[in-house]
Parts: sequence; structure tokens; C-alpha cells
Amino acid sequence: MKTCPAGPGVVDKDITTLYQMLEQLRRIQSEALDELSKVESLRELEFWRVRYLGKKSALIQILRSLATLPAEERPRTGMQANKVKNSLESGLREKEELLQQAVVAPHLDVQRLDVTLPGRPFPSGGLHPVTKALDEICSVFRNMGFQVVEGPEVEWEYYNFEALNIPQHHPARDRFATLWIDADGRKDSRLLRTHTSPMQIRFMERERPPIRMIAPGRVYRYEATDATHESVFFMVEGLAVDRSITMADLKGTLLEFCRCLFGDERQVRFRCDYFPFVEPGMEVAIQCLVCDGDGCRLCSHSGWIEILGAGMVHPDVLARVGIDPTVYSGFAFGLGVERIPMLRYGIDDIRLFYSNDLRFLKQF
Ligand code: 2U9
Repeated sequence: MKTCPAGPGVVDKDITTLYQMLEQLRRIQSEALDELSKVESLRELEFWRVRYLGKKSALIQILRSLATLPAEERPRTGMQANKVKNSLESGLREKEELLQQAVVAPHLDVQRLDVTLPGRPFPSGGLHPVTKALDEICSVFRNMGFQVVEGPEVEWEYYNFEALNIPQHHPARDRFATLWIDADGRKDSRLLRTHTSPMQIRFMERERPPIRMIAPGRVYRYEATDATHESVFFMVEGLAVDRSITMADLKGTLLEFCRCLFGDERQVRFRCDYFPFVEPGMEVAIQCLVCDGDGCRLCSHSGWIEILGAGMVHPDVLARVGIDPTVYSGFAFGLGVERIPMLRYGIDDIRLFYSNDLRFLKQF
């Protein structure tokens, strides 16, 4: 049972009036703040201000009528009315700030700004599958002590051919369909390098053994493109020169490379081949990744897939750069980079790498 604050004798009517007044103030506050949350522009905000804080608003009317209330009701009603007024005024200020921000920065959706939400991720690019393969190949050789060396794509005929035992009119030149820059038949013309081997020559000219280096990079061939040929593609070539380097070093290094890339279980095959810059030369093949050696369309029913060319550096090549082949020997190898992701992911057309189709590229 409520007692009358004015003590016995004060009529119930006054208590009722007090409670009604306080109740009305609560309603004003709740309705005003509810309406404020729906306001979407400075214009609407002005209407709201006039309606809830203007001279003719219910709240201001109540504040004005405080003087007419019985003295014992005044403090409580006055305190409550001022509280409501303060809360509406601070709500007004906050809203005004937000809406003004929206005018300056309209892209901020003030109404729906939830600062607790995690940020929207920016769409970020990814590495190209050929870049990933290059990085992986380089990292395997780096771990075996090879340094990575890069050089020019526009090259002298000497570095691309002559220094590698491929003089003018040598039949091996047919194998490297060349894009010439100076097509005037001069002795030392410029060309787009057909392999990265010129880098091995350049490196040996300026460094002395022991040498362990790889040369990754873009190479060019004057060829019609098809599913397995591109006129611009990537190669990684490698070279090790030291006293008493043997074929066992070559086999051990390339076996480790194949295991790192294709797993410990994959069989690796070495067979004789010919390249003018190595003697003996060999091709390196791995057991087919699709049929595990049983024979299928990918491996032309042979069970093997060639991935590298290699050999012991020809003594004439060493002698030409001033390294005595009676003291030093070396091994070298080369591979086409695109072939690695093609085999791994079953990509049947090399042109997909360079057609800039995001549906393809996003998969890696
Ligand atoms: C120097 C000495 C020796 C690098 C080698 C290969 C074998 C080879 C192929 C890879 C893809 C040709 O275009 S391809 O088909 N490369 O088979 N490369 S030995 O030998 C060198 C290089 C430089 C001074």
C-alpha cells in the first residue's frame, strides 16, 4: 500500500495525478526515442525536435506546468521531466552527428552501421600457378645449396648458341626455333633467349668453382601454339661445377628433386639423350602419375613421363669460359616449368595458363 508523501490527509487524487504524470513522462521518453531511431535525415530530425522538444511539445508543457503542481509533487515530477528532457536532447545530438557524417560520407550506411560486425574482406589476388611452381622448384634447389640467378631475356647469339657448342648451321639450331631481333645474319645477332642456358655461361664467366646455381625465367620459341606448346614459357635450368663432380651427383640431385615434387614412392628413370652442351646427355622421366606405370593416354602407354633433360657439362663449354676441364667437371639440367602443374592437376592445355581466365586461375 502506497503512503502519501504529504502525509495523512492528502487526498488520493494527488497521488493519482503524480503517478499519471510520471507515467506520461515515461511514455513520452519511450515514444520519442523509438521515433528517433527511425529518423533518416536531418529534415526528419528537425520535425522530431519540434514534436518532442518544441515549445508546444507535451514534455515542455509539463515542465512549464511544474509551478502549478502541489509543492510536494514538484521535486519528483521536475526531476523526472528534466531527466527525460536530457535524454531526448542527448539522443538528438548523437543523431545529428551521425546524420551529418552521412552527408559528408554518404557511403556510410548510418542506419545500419554495426561496429561490432567483422570487416568485409577485400578480394585479394593469388599467385599464378606457374609462379607457385617456380617458387617450389627454386625452393627445392635452394635447400640443396643452389643459388638462384636471373638474367636478360634479350640475348646475344653467342651466349644462346655459340658458347653452348651450337655454332651457326649446327642442326641443333632447328630444335630451338628462334625469334631473332637482328635478322640480318650477322655473326653475333641478338635474339629472344630460347633457353636460360646463357645465364650459366654468364655466371661461369664471372664466378669460379665451386658453382651451384639455377636459372629460372621466361624463354621464347618461334612456334605455333597448341595444347602442349607455347611460344613464351618458363624454364628452370641448373648447373653444378666443382672438382670431381660425377654422374652420381647428377642422379642424386635430380632424384631428390623428383621426390620432393612427386613423392618418395615415385620411380625415376634416367636414359641416354643428346644435347650439344652436355656429354653424356640424358632424359629424366618419372613413373606416370595417372596409371602408376601401367600405361595410359597421358604417358602414351609407356608408363613414363619425361620431365627433365640433363647431362655432364661438355668439356669444351667449360674450357670456353676459362674453367679447366681436366681439373673441374660439372652437371647441368633443364626443365619446362608449366609441365609440373599440368601433370599434377591434369591440365591438358598449356594455353590455359596465359589466357587470363579467372575461372581457371582461381582454382590454384
Ligand atoms: C650450360 C651447360 C649445360 C642444360 C640442359 C637440358 C639438358 C634440357 C630441356 C628443358 C625443356 C630443353 O626446352 S626443353 O625441352 N633442357 O633438356 N638442359 S641439359 O645444360 C646446360 C646448360 C648450360 C653452360
